[in-house]
Order: sequence, then structure tokens, then C-alpha cells
Amino acid sequence: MLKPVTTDVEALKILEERLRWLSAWTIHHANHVRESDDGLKVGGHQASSASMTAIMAALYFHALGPNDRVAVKPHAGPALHAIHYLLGSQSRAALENFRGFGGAQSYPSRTKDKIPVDFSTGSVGLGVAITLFASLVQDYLTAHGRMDEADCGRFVALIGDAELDEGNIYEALIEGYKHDVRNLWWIVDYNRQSLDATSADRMFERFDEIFSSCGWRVVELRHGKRLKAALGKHPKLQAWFETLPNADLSALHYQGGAAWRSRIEAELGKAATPFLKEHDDAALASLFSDLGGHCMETLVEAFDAAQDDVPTLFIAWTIKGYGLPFAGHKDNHAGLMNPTQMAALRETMGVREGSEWEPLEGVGGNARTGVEALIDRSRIAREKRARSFGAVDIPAISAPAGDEQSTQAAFGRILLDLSKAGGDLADRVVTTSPDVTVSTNLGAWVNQRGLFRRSEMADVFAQAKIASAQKWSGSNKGQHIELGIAESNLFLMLAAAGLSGDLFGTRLFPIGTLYDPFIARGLDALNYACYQDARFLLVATPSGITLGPEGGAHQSINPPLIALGQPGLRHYEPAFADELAAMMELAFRLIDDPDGESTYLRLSTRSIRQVERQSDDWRDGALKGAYWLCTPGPATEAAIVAMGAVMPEALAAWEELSEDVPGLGLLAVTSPDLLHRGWTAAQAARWQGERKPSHIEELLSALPRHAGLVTLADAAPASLSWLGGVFGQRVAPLGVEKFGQTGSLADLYAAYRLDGAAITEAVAEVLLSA
Ligand SMILES: Cc1ncc(C[n+]2csc(CCOP(=O)(O)OP(=O)(O)O)c2C)c(N)n1
Ligand SMILES: [Mg+2]
Repeated sequence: MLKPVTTDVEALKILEERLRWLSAWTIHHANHVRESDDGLKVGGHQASSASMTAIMAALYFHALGPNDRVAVKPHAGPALHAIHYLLGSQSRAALENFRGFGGAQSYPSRTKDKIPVDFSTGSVGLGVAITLFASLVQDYLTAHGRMDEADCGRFVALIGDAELDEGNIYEALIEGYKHDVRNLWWIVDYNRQSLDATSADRMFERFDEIFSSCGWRVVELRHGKRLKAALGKHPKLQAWFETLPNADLSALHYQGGAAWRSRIEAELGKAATPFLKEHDDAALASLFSDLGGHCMETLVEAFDAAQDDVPTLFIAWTIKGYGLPFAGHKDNHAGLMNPTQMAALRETMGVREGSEWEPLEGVGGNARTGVEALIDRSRIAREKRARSFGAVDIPAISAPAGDEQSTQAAFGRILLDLSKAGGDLADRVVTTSPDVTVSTNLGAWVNQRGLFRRSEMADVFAQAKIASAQKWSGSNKGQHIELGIAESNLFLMLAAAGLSGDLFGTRLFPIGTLYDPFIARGLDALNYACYQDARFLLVATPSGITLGPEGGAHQSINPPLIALGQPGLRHYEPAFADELAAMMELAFRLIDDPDGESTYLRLSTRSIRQVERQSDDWRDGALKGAYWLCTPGPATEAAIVAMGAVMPEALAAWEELSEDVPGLGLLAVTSPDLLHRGWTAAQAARWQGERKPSHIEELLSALPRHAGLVTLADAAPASLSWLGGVFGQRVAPLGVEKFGQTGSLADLYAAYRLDGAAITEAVAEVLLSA
């Protein structure tokens, strides 16, 4: 029977039970009650949710303030849905459709769920680390006077213990220490089980040292109050209990009271007799289940005691599947209760058959009044807490002057000009780079706008009057966040800054620079940023084998293919500075546009002659993904299709071949990604009866169907070879398919078939096979 509520803690305990029931029932309903039309297993994580329900009840109904933000362990998603169901911000229909189309998502999703989700989670480790970067963004905004201290909150990550194996957490930890991060609570659900098995004992002893040495306070919540009191009276039992290996502890939790008894008898003998006499089997099981992460008093006390801004790691001992029949079983990660077990749980939790969805089922009398009052008092908002923020004026961005330029140098120049011109956009730009600020041409911007540091950082070299082109002093007004060499951190920084509108009500325009091949190093974090609809400009430079003498380790091949398959990120690869300026202007608009997206610019250090433009006609096409640099004649047999830094080779070949191939066209591609998207979208629209051709269809329809295309890119040739699929025109694809190496451009373009000779041969090939 439920006891009457006398304090908040009693109400919190009832809420914990409600969360445990509702999360288990939501999963059960999706798997065993709801009709299945495809026979696929629906799944869900009853054990992982039950492990956290006390922690989450204590947080959401006691500790969290309205400005706090939480990244919830992905497989505790059902518990988060249950919390919002109790708060009235989640609908029963969404729960009934858990893991169904349009229903509550398996793992909390900012964009798909209708409840307030501060950070999406799913790929373990990333949700933890983004909280750290979000706290840094909060510090940045307050330092810049864009946010009041009073509106600041704490960033909380709910972490699985096996999740702590993800290296990106430690990359973030190191970066966080450098920036003196604060206002963080990371709460480990230490159930000592992963997906496959029980987790390693040895490593866990080291985690607190790792965090402490990075300036964190580590709070271990090992015992609940009852267990602590009992063990305090029996020191030998305490020593025995605390040295039990993870696997043994889990197995004993699963086996229950009788197993505890016989194990204690066997290992402690007579010393344990008085203790065992005081407890029957049920009492033993209950006592040893009273771990810190399940004891409401312990949790509330611990949260109440950590009210300063020191980053804090709570290690809350728990049992995976707490209160469920497979508690502690090493195989319980994806375990589902069967209908008989669920019915038994329903009985023990006082839930009437048919009333399973009643939010406060089984909570009567005084207890209900207290629980309802607590829910009402709960300080987290019921509505989605997206902050409103006004649109930002984006000025026209023009290309720097110069007959010969590289896109990378032009990028640096455009930012410098933006900084000098000043204005709202310039003040809202925040740049960041993983130790390649100077080599990606951000230096001039940083000289102007300074490094961001919460406390002043002198430029020692400047003070000593040592000549340097880089001025690296830091202050709380600086606009560049310098990161160590950890590309995953770059993307998480961009993700957090790119959510500043939603999270903090202030739009930032984050620009991150890195070397193009190292996108792959942080790729999951980049995908994670896009998945949450964070908005930023990613500038990857330099790229391709055009990076000659740097050699194969720095020459990127496949990022355009990555971009082709990455939702939420548009790839542009300009050849000329004026294209780049137009793309940057649009990228800023897209950051601020509710229906916009992030942009990836693939740039080069190769300085090339700029084209003379007769008009602005190219601009619209360049922003849509391609335009005719040399318009094809009506009956031409072929066209050269080129992208980015190899445009001079394409232009030279076009000039050379034009006499022999009358009407030869040259198509400048600026975004295979946009062309492909437009092409598939137009096909989908045709199914709906809309007959508008896509941009690439319009462009290629200037050529006869039997014409051949020679595609050329300093990247995997598949980036452009698919163009043959649009109208079935023949394609000779040129590009890079083997790892690069050192060499002059002439050597490399010849060896990798990107030069004039290769283009001539390829044109001959498509003409001959006509
Ligand atoms: C990057 C990544 N790799 C693998 C997985 C698959 N996965 C989901 S949960 C899990 C185990 C998590 O264990 P733990 O963090 O201890 O959480 P618990 O369920 O025990 O609370 C794994 C391997 C994932 N979601 N993300
Ligand atoms: Mg675990």
C-alpha cells in the first residue's frame, strides 16, 4: 500500500513508481498490445528506463530549474516521455504510438518529439559532451551581454555507465578544463551493465580520478539511506559488499534474497549471523537494492548540496531493471517483460486492468493531493521551451578584388571585410577551429575580433614586441573559440552554438574551420549536429590533391560523397571568389531561416584566374548547384562538367577542344548535393502531378540526349558521375579514386587524370561511343 505523503520525498517516491510503471507500460503496449502490421519487433528498453526513474524523478520534480537543460540517456527516452505525460505535456496518443510513425520517439528527439527535448540523443557519448559545449555557449553569451546571468541554467547529462567508454567524452572534458567550464551536472546511472554484459570493474575505479583531475567535483552515491545504516552497523559485511565484483553484484540482484543469504553465509560465516537473523529473504533483497541511485532522500540531498557552479559528476549506483523481474540480469538490455510478468507488475503497483494509462493510477487520498501539488510546483515548463528570437539583417556580401585568388584566401578576406564593416551579423559571428585557425585563413578575423576567454589572456608575444602576423590576446569579448585538435569537439561546439537561438533565445552565426579530410574524424558529431537542426557554416579547407606537396594524408577524396548523403547540410564547392561570396551570404541567411539548414564549403588554396562576368546571370545557378560557364551550342555532342579547384583545367580544355567539338559546353558545378536533391525532389513531385523540372534537368536539357558528359572533380568521381542518370547521357567520369601523394600540380593532375590530356581523352571517349 502506498503511504500518505508527508514530505516531498514521499511524493517523489510515488512519482518514481509512476515513471517506472508508465515507461514499462509504454514499451509493453508498443510490443504486446498495439497491432503490428509488419511483424517487426518494436523493442524498447524497460531495464534502462527503470534504472533511472528515481534519478529522473528527483531531477525533474525537484532539482531542475526553468533554465536548466538536460540530455537524457537515449534508452531512458520512455522515462522522459512518462515525465511529460505526468506534467501534461505529452499526449496519451503519442505514448500509445511509441516507436510508431509520428509517435513518441524511441530516443529523445528535438525535432521529432513534441515534448520539450533540449538535446537529441541516440549515439551514446555525444549527448553528454554537447552539454559541456552548451555551457560554454552560455558563458559566451553572458560575457557578450547577450544573455542575463539570471536566465542562465545548468546543463545536465544523464549518462549510462558503459557510455563512459566513448572517447568523445574525454575529448570534451579536456577542452572543458581549458575553458574553465561550469554549471554542469553529469549523472552516471552506474548499473554496471552495458548492452552485452556487465561492465569492467577495474576501469571504474579510475573514472573519479580522471574527472577530479579535470577540475570536477565527484560525488559518489553508492548506498541508499537504509543500506548505509545497515552496513554501518556491520563493518565486515560492508567491506564484503563493497568488494563484490560487478558481475556478482548484478547476479545477486537478479537472484534475490535467498541468494544473498547463502552467499553471505558462505563468505562471512558466523560474523554475519546477527545481521541475517534480523532480515528475512525479502528484506535482504530490498535492503541490497537500496543503492544511492534508487534512494530518493540520497538523491535529493546530493542535488541540493551541489548548488554552486562547479562541474559535478554524480556516480549514482543503480540496478539495471530495478523493480522489474529481470533486474540485474546481464542480458536485460533489450529485455521485455512478457504479458504474464507485466500483469504481475501491474498488480504489485496497484494498477487496475484497463486503467494502465491513468497518470496517477493507484495514488489515492492525501497521497494524490501531495503528488499533484508537487507536479504543479515542478519548475520545469510544460510547453516546449523554444525561445523566440528575431531575424537578423544579413548584409550583401561581395567578393574581394583580385584577378587571381584562391577560395580559401577569399574566405579569410570576406570575414575580415565583414569584421571591418561591423554590424549585427559581424557581432553575432562566432568562429571556432581545432588548432587550424591560422592555416584555414581565420587569422585576420581573429586579429580583429580576438579570442574568447572568460578571463583576460595576454598576448605574450605581442607584449614582448616579437613580430608576428597573429594577435592572440583573449578576453570575454573575443569572438573566436580556439579548440584543441579534436574534430569531434569542433562539431559539438558548432552544434551547441548552432542551437543558441532555441536554447538561449539569441541567434549566433557559428563558423567552424577544419581540414577537409578530417571531417571524417568527427563525422558522427557532425551528423549529430545536423540531426538536431543546429545551424552553422562549416568551412573545410584546403581540400583534394590540389593540396600537392602536403601529400596523401591531407588530401581529401570523399567528403563531397559524405555531403551528398548528409541531411541538413548543403555542400558548396566554389571555383571563384564571387561564387564563394554569394554562398556565404546565403549560408548566413540559411542559418537564420526557420526552414534553412547548415552549409559546408569545400575550399582550396589554389590561386586561380577569376572569370570575367558579363552579368549576374551565373549567380542564381551557382546557388542552385550549377550554371553554364560556357553555354553549349544547340547540337553539341559533348559537355565538360567541372567543379571547384580544377576549373582552370576544364576551361583550358574547353578552349582547346571547342574548335573540334562545335558547341562544346562547360558546366560549372557548385553543389552536386543540391543538384541531386533537386532531381529526386522533382521526380517525387511528378508522382504528385507537379511537372516542374529540376535545376539539373533544365541545365542538361540544353544538350541532346545522345551528348556525352565528361565530369571532372578533385574528389571521388562518383560525386558527379551520377549526372548521366538524369537523362541517360553517357558519362566519362574523371576524379580521384586512389589515395593521394606529394607532387606538383602538373605531376599529380597527370597521374590522377585531372589534366587537359585526360579531359581530351575523355571527350574523345564519349564522342566515339556515341
Ligand atoms: C555510438 C553508439 N554505439 C553503440 C550504441 C548501441 N548501444 C545502445 S545502448 C548501449 C549500451 C549502453 O549501456 P549503458 O551506457 O551502461 O546504459 P544502460 O542501458 O546500462 O543504462 C549500446 C552499446 C549506441 N546507441 N551508440
Ligand atoms: Mg549501464
